[in-house]
Amino acid sequence: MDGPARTTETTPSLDRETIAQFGPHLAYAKDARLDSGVEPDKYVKTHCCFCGQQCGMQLKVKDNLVIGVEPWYEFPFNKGMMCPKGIKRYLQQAHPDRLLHAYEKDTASPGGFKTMAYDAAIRKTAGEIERIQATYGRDAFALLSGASLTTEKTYLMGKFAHMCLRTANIDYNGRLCMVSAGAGNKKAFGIDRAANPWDDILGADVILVSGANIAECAPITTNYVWQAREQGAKVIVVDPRITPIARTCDLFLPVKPGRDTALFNGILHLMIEHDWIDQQFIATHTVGFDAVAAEVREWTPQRTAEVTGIAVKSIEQAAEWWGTAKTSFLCHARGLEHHSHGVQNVLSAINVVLASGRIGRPNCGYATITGQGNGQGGREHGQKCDQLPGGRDLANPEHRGYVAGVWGMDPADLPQPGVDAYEIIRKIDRGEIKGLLSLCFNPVVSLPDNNFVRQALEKLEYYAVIDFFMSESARYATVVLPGSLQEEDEGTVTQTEGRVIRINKAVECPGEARPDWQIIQDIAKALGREQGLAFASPGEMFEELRLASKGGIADYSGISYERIEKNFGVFWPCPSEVPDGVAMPGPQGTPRLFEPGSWNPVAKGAGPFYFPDGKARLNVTAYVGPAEDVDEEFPIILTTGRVVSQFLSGNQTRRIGPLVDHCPEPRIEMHPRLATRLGITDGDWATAESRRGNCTLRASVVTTIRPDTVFIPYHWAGRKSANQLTISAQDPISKIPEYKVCAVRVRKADAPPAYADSLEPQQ
Ligand SMILES: Nc1nc2c(c(=O)[nH]1)N[C@H]1C(S)=C(S)[C@@H](COP(=O)(O)OP(=O)(O)OC[C@H]3O[C@@H](n4cnc5c(=O)[nH]c(N)nc54)[C@H](O)[C@@H]3O)O[C@H]1N2
Ligand SMILES: Nc1nc2c(c(=O)[nH]1)N[C@H]1C(S)=C(S)[C@@H](COP(=O)(O)OP(=O)(O)OC[C@H]3O[C@@H](n4cnc5c(=O)[nH]c(N)nc54)[C@H](O)[C@@H]3O)O[C@H]1N2
Ligand code: SF4
Ligand SMILES: [Mo]
Repeated sequence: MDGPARTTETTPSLDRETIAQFGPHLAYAKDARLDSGVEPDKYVKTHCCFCGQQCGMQLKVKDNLVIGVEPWYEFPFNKGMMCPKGIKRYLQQAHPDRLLHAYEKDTASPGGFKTMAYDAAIRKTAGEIERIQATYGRDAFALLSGASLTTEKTYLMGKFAHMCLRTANIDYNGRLCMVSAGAGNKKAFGIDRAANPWDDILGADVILVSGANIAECAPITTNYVWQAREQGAKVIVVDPRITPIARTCDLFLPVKPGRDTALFNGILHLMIEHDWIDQQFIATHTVGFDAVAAEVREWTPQRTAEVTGIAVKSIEQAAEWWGTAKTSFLCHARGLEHHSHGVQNVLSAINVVLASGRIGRPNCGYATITGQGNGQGGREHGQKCDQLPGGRDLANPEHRGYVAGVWGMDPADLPQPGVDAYEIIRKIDRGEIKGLLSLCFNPVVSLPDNNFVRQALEKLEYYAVIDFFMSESARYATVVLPGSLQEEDEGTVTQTEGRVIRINKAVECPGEARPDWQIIQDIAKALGREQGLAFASPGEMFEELRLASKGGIADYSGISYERIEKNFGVFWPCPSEVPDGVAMPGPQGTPRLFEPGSWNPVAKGAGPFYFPDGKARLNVTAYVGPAEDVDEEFPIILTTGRVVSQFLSGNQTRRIGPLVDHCPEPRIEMHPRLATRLGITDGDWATAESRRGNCTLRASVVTTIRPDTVFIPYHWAGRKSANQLTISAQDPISKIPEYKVCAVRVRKADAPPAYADSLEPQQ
């Protein structure tokens, strides 16, 4: 084009190389479109590819490229609001690192890989699955899957494992995220979903947020809390750090990491002592109160203060506000759940909700805040090691019979439950698992004690990874298959409130990349086992999922793509049939659970909770300390978590320039008092060392953290990875790792050599 064209007819198509060099925005600008802006070919209404808030947004699409993001004001949950990650997500699709071909390991090639034809990669993967299963048994080939995938894909992965490969060993990255909350909710309520839509936060008198850095990790939720505060709500925050939400709260409880059960037991103690409990609700709708009351009798304010490190006065104030409130909302996230007693912690929080009787009514609620984009839908339909679709159990003969019937197979051919994601790694280490396929999981960065994880992965005879960027884990793979970004496929996800929403396709996969579900089906076909795995579209998968989930607790049978589009999402449970005399769920499904008089398929009208007697369970929560507490040798608590501008293992967000600029590297956060004792000043290099590894980073000296605790965000790999230090202790019920507490020592250090670029962890 000659000279700047301000009134051009059509914007010229651009080649990938130009875009790779300049990025989609600049590439068009370079073509002189800067003044008039770029007119997209279309806007696609969809949702964010990152966290469980699942903000509605519109993608601007031009020439099969996502070139920007615009608000979608009508979507009721976020009403056009987004955080920096959502706004910058469009910078992934045309990124020069986007995988456009399959790759195979080749130590002679630069980077250790060479390209490979897609079909050859599929054939090779199928051949190795065949060989490994024939030589070592079916369970010797394992699958790791993810909760950033659409629900359709997670359903397919469960079916691929259980029907096609017939391996017991499939699990997913939600094992590192939502399982303590899930197990706790099932034990207490019989169902695993946020009990309320977020609108119920708005009119609550008291909001208690525990172990959730909502301003950085669930930014839209922060807006709900702030709106409630403007109407007079009191906000209580429990965290070892004064996070942004804590800075604006009315009462901050600086809990010592790993001590939440003690705190909630102490609050319940005071509620009972002052009769700040709802006796009638407890008698009518719960069982187990007396045993819990006996357990918390010893949790006097003094004892609670000693264990938790929180002042007696603050504990009393929290109990009084919570106990005497008319309406309330309690929410928690991984700070409460990432513990070797994560399920206990969750149950202790639920106990104070049930004792208050404030659940199942407007502005009276409880929720765990979902982490991953599809952290909710991804834990419902069969990719968990013990699960079948509809939240059914793989060990339950009736459930096996129903799902096998839908799938057209003999229930006896379904494997029994397998092991959790970390145990899969241990089995690889012991030589019991020889082959692995992972989709949407970056274990080398995200699993605890990752020096062990790397050594285990090196022992695999075959490792296939499906991803759109070469992840740190993919570097250990034999073959890497180019999968799809969220905007390159369609389907559904279920966001934090339990609302099932539509992900709409904006663009086609580039190069040889394929939608993830096609890759899985291509492998099944190459194995000659495509029966039941020949779906033509995600829509077909969803129709089968509706049937497979029918009658289960996570019942999606009444949900259709059309109904979702029409109502800005549909909340499950949403059955397609209910008995005579029972009200069908409205157009939006079931936004609020446990309403008085509500019907569910387990209680069948006996009461609102999902047990045969319709009553919720209070569970005795005896306090037990963390698996590895501090001692003389390792005297400081390490806790780990997130920053606003990075996401999970960072494989996506560490490639997005503006997000990297915002937070280019992890730092060790420590209190000035601790820093002075260690002779460290802000910006100095410091080494944190645990029994498992060490990590040298710059120190960030801040007054917003307990002086006995340091914090490292975990989004970085190699030498910068916090998971070199963390412990692989797991909760015995949920199998979640204890990311939030281990013991370290910290010393001032010199700048590490070859720091910036090395992917190899420090030894
Ligand atoms: N920016 C951003 N947002 C995200 C993500 C991301 O990676 N980046 N990831 C998404 C996902 S998958 C998840 S799971 C969520 C996680 O969301 P959050 O759980 O809110 O985030 P974390 O940083 O893991 O931990 C939350 C808080 O727990 C505190 N904490 C540590 N130990 C304890 C303890 O023993 N008790 C209590 N009460 N608090 C403790 C930490 O100080 C921290 O502030 O965020 C989602 N949103
Ligand atoms: N120390 C410490 N460690 C932690 C935590 C902590 O708080 N502290 N938090 C834990 C938590 S809560 C979580 S959720 C885990 C997350 O741990 P991971 O699941 O390992 O993290 P992700 O970055 O989501 O990794 C997913 C991979 O899949 C790719 N991917 C994403 N979406 C898709 C898709 O649609 N298709 C395909 N083919 N690939 C996709 C990404 O590029 C990435 O490589 O980390 C856990 N690890
Ligand atoms: S990362 Fe979460 S809060 Fe941010 S835009 Fe995406 S869905 Fe919304
Ligand atoms: Mo998570």
